Amino acid sequence: MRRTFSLLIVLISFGTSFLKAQNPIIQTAYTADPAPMVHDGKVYLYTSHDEDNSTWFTMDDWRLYTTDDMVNWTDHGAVLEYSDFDWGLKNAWAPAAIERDGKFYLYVPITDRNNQNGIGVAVANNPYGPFIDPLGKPMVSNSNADIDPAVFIDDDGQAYMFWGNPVCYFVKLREDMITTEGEIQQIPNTIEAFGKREGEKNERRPTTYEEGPWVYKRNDIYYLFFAAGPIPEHIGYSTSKSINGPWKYQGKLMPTEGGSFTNHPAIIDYKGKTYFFYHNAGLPGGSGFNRSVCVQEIEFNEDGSIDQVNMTSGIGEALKTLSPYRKTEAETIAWSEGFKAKSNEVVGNFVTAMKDGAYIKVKAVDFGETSPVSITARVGSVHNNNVSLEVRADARDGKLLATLDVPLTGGDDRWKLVKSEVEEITGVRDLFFVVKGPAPTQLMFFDYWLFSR
Ligand code: FUB
Repeated sequence: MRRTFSLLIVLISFGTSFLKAQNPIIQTAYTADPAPMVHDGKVYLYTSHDEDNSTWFTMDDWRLYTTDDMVNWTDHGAVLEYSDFDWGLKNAWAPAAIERDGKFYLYVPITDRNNQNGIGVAVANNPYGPFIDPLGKPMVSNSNADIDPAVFIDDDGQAYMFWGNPVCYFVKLREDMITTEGEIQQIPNTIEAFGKREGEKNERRPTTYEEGPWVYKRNDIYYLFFAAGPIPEHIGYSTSKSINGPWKYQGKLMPTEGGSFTNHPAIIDYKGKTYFFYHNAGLPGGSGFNRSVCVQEIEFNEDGSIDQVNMTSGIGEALKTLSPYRKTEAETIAWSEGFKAKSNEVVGNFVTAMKDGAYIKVKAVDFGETSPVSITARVGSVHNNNVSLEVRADARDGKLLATLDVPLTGGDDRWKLVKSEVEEITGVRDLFFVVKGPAPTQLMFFDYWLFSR
């Protein structure tokens, strides 16, 4: 009896957390190594990108996602590729992003044509790109430890880059943000700075510091978060009263969990809250080479310490509502299943339904007090008939608001606008787009939607 009861509790809590799942925050591609940047009221999340079915770090480009409510994320596709650097050979690994004086900088590790690791910089006039390589060579080419950059501008305006595996380097950046100033320094890899490594003795890695540094400042305390070893990684952190150290190890922020043997921290303040980004293997097909970025809120204790946290199902409440009366890209998603991210020159970024029952959830859509009368969507299909897009409220099988027939357009380079009347709907609701149709993959293409009154 007691066992049945416990099983019931487990099933109920699993069911509830599944329904509320927000993590991983991107479901239409595998993403890793989060590099969020807050600019002008929005979060710009740059990520690295694991190619589907990877069995190694097969990573060719860096992607961008944005949000202003922390639950609905808009996919802007690949904004930079290693091949955009003339000297780049492979390995579009963990990026870093920052804005200075109206220009946007991406710092990216790349393996060059001599098989040496280095860190390149690319600059753009807006956060969406196009990003170009102003140097034509790596900004830093120090050693094969040159991966995982983090950039930070201190309150006095001095910029720094931190990076490295298996030790952590740092250097000043000039105001131009594309050249370094002074000597590259290494944070002493001491037990005091990074804590003693557990497990087998490792001469090269005596401390927990592994890779993926992230620098953050709060109440005059500098924080250095990092991916910590031994592998599988956890997240650790150290603090200092000065950006130049000495750093003092403070312990684990997140233990090893989530099915990926790497993890990678990033912390931002946004709209009065503090958010911790990391990655795991949480999507179907997930692994150490098919990772996914997650985010959850964290809090600091009064003395500046942070209690250890476990991975959660993510952020439940949107920070603001979304208007259905403005065009919303189909790739603005709180949660989805069975959709993949695509892009082409005709419509830019869009999503493709890979199976019958594929769905997209958009959270906190505010219909107001007067119901809309119609919905319009730009869609396409390579199938002749029987493909439809159901629009539902509150749940995948919630109230049916409209059914849009998806016409045969013949390819994702050909699109049609379809329109339908809608059932009465008011207030703030979650919206579900559910694909119905025969089984083959690439059932339909979906570019945007819009309600009208
Ligand atoms: O994504 C490739 C590598 O895996 C990153 O550079 C490391 O931080 C680890 O996440």
